[in-house]
Amino acid sequence: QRQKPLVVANWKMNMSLEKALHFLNSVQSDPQDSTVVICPPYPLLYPVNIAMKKLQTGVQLGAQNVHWEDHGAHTGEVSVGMLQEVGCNFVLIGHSERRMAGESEEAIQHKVKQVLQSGMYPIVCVGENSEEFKQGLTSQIVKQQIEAALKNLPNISNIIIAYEPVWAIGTGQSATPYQAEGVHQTIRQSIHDLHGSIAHRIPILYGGSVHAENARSLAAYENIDGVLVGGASLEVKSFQSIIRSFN
Ligand code: G2H
Repeated sequence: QRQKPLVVANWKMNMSLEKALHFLNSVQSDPQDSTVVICPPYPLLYPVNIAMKKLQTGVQLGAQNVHWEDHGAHTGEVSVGMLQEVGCNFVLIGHSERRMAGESEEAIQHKVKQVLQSGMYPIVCVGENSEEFKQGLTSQIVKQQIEAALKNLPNISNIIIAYEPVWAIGTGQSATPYQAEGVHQTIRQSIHDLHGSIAHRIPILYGGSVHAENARSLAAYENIDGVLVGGASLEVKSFQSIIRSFN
């Protein structure tokens, strides 16, 4: 049986409060068809959560990052408890833009563990860069990243994986749905090798230049359980059309 599709918006360092509220006024999702999550920048989490509840958009809230400790002298960081307090159920971990800014496999591991313990859903991002892609190393790289993030975890049932080939992010050059399906199969197999049959129930999303035109063909593949959308999630029209592609 197929998973309920998951459509996640990663607003990155974009949007203003005014634009965000305008967006929420128009976006609609039926939780019976799919789970739709918006990940705004930190300062927008609280007002967006209030607006989501008031407008009954059917949309859920996620953050783009988190720290692995629950409090302390960590200037500029935000804990899992703080995210939960403002209504977050989901959090992106290890996005390639953060890995490029120096986030290590070890940090990613700590974050995944902390988020799982809280009962929230970590969305763990993996993917090869363009050099690795050209050298045919995609499977090897994603396997390593999955292993690093998921080993030694007692219970992975809340984990969500997002496959984002770095060469496809924000470039307009998306992986073909067929290519993505192949990598998703590899990812599922790696999860299976580590944690057994629960792998079949772990949602694997595709991200990297997803837009209104390619969403439907991605949705058709068995191992593509949803999408992580950057640029095309900033306008209601394109994001709504992506949501519809997964209904
Ligand atoms: C990949 C994606 C969202 P975009 O980073 O995480 O962004 O859809 O703009 O390629």
